[in-house]
Amino acid sequence: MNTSIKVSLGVIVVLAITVVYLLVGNMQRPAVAVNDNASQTASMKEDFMQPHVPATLTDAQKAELKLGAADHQPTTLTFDVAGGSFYFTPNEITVKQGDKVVINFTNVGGTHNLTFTDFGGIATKTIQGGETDTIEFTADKKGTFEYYCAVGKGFHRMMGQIGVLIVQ
Ligand SMILES: [Cu+2]
Repeated sequence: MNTSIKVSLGVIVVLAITVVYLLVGNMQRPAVAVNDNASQTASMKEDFMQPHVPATLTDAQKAELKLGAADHQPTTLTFDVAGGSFYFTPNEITVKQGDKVVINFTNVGGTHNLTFTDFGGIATKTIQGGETDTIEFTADKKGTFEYYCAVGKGFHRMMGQIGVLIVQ
């Protein structure tokens, strides 16, 4: 065997090993995380691609927020909350103890929900971009209570998709 044949064989062997390595690597990589459905995983990948920029408060949201902060007898207060990757707008809502709180959650893009650990763990449905779901509950205790997106097993929450309900 002359030197050039040896070199050629060497290159072929290295290429073959590389191809096998890549194929095995792809096979070992799970396509879908356990217990996640494929569409949610795909949507989370889209979320990664989206900028993490909170939406601007609309005039309607500003008016709603003022209403919540005002001095009043227990009443029903409705808030329009927008959510995307990875934010809520508004991310701070103030009400008075005893108020009935209605939250219309609109998903701006991706897969999201709006979840409270408190108030019986009330949460919207997990919805897609363009969809809206509503929750209502009575703010029956004073304090600061977090709402967050529970999609992605805590990932969206960790990325900052959180807000607070302040009950005075
Ligand atoms: Cu989310």
